Amino acid sequence: MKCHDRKHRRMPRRVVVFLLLVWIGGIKGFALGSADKSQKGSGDRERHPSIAVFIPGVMSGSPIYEMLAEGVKQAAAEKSNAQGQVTVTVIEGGFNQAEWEGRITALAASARYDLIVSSNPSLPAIAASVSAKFPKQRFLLLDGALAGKPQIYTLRYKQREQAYMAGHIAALVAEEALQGENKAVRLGLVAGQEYPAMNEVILPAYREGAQQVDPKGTVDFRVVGNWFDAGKGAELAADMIRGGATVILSIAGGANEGVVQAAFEAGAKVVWFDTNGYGVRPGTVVGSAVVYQDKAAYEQTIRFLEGRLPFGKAEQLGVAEGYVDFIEADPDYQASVSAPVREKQRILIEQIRSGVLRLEE
Ligand code: RBF
Repeated sequence: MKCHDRKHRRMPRRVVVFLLLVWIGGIKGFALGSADKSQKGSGDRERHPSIAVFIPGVMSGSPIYEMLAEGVKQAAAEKSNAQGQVTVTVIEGGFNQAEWEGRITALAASARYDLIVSSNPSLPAIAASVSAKFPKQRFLLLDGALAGKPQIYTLRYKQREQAYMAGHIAALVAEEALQGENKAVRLGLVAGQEYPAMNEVILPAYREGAQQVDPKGTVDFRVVGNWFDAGKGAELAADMIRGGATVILSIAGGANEGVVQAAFEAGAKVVWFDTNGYGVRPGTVVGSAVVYQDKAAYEQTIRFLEGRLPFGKAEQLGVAEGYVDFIEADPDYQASVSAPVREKQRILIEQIRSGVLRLEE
């Protein structure tokens, strides 16, 4: 202490003030320099954006949600190198849908997140309700649609294309198994729950794709009632198979496992949705109609971080744009599905990709 005091006493006051000013100037100059490297004229929060990913359910068993978190994290990691730290907080909202709005309201009320990212067709209405109370809160929502809200951007996939391709492969495989018997193909669809995109887009397009193969083809549609109960999934699938269904499309999150197990035990087949599922049970899974949600989440997060995300807009992307696809290049697909069936499926995909077959929604 004494030594310090002595030093100060020896230095004239003017010199101390001068040195202090130089020191403060140096810090300021440095701070401005780094701000210039990131986003000009933006506040501290924009230089260090914070993103919440709200999973409406749980990630385990639902690859559509795993892809969501993955894509956002990848974009954040990439932008963290160039522009400082972008933080991503992933919150699992659980299966009680009645709690989701409260959970999202709490996230908005915390004012901690520049962006809330989420995914499924029920989210736009929830986000609209929350943003009415918190007008500064912005949302990036995938797999849902709502235009005209200045805080909300949505992107949904052309699921008529996705489900049509699923119905087409399912019917081709079912038809081949009939070995020329004069019977109509019988397919199944197990869904986690009923919702407009399921009832009005996915189920009809699945049937439509099947009926391109066999105009008399029918679809047995069953609902688990949640997105986790593998036991119930297995029970429904086994019952459908007893009723004559030979190929089942499963869109039921964690309950998909039960559907695959029941199909395997009964010698029936399964078509997978959203991700490549051939490896789940090689020989039983005979089709994978996918959405590239990881790519969409990555690209839209990048757009947000670069200030280019068009809030207020609802976009829709499909096969031609590279967001909906059917996986052909997989050894398990090639091993479990005959060459003539794969050739017919290849032609269908080509027709959708080139625009010869238009599946507008
Ligand atoms: N799909 C899942 O794979 N897992 C889920 O937990 C899940 N929860 C959903 C909850 C609601 C309220 C709605 C409307 C859809 C849900 N989906 C879920 C379906 C998902 O949005 C999408 O339709 C399917 O993944 C097919 O692409």
